[in-house]
Amino acid sequence: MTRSIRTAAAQMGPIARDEPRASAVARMVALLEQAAEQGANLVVFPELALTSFFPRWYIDDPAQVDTWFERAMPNAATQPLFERARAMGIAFSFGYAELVEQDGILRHYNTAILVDATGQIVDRYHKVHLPGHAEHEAWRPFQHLEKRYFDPSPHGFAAVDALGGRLGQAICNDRRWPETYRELALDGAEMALIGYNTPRHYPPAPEHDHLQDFHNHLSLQAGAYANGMWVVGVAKAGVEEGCELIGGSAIVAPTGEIVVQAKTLEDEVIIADCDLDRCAEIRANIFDFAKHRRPEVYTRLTAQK
Ligand code: CDV
Repeated sequence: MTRSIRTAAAQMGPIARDEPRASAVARMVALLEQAAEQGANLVVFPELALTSFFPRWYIDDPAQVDTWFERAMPNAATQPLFERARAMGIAFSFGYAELVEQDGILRHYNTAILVDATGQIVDRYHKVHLPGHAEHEAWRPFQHLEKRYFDPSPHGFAAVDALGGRLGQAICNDRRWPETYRELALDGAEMALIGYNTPRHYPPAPEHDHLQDFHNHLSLQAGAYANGMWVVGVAKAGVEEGCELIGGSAIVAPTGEIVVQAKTLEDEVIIADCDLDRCAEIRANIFDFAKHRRPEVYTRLTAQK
């Protein structure tokens, strides 16, 4: 019997600054239903799926910043998504800004959750690699203030048993780092779910703007191949409040091949049957970790920044 997950990458088009959560969630429910019509077991949504990508704006007032964050999950706005998915027996994941009290301290995380087919949150991941800057930089055409608004995860990467396999999550900039996939793979992950918001224009190195789509797929495909795992990359795409975000949502096989890819920069569902046993094509061969890895000589990997 194969361990196959019919997986949908539910790309989202832009979300306006004043678009209410209820509207974004209604769009997510519509995508979920499209995926369900095609028999999906798992639907993966982007990073910060409930709101516009607010780190592009400098906001001085902490109380104003907190209006972009969710204090509970599920909450009134997301309840329709949880209910519809549970009624249809579909698992899903999505990203959001999370405000949570930990040991008496308020923490702000860029978070992704995985919800199983019974509606239980079975994995909660906090973004490890926060890109951008912490102070207002007037020279930029738009800000990228993730380092101001979010706390970096104190933990790291972990896979969970879900949907008959072992799944892990990462968020946007994490996908560019080989450590992300290797940490997940070492924890047994057979599939990585990765939502993203990637502006086409990268102000510190505009000479790379034309490479944004290439670098996106290069990262997803290299991570999949070098670790023998499925990778599901899901964009928030299109022109959001004047900022062009790349699309290119893709489901990548453990061989590194793109199985299916989004064609638009709008709300769009793509589907692939992801047979988790295909991870062995790579992991029992060229990247047989137990046989070939040499962690004893990789000492700089954790000793050096
Ligand atoms: N949301 C992101 O993490 N975006 C980054 C941009 C700033 C480079 C990314 O790696 O796509």
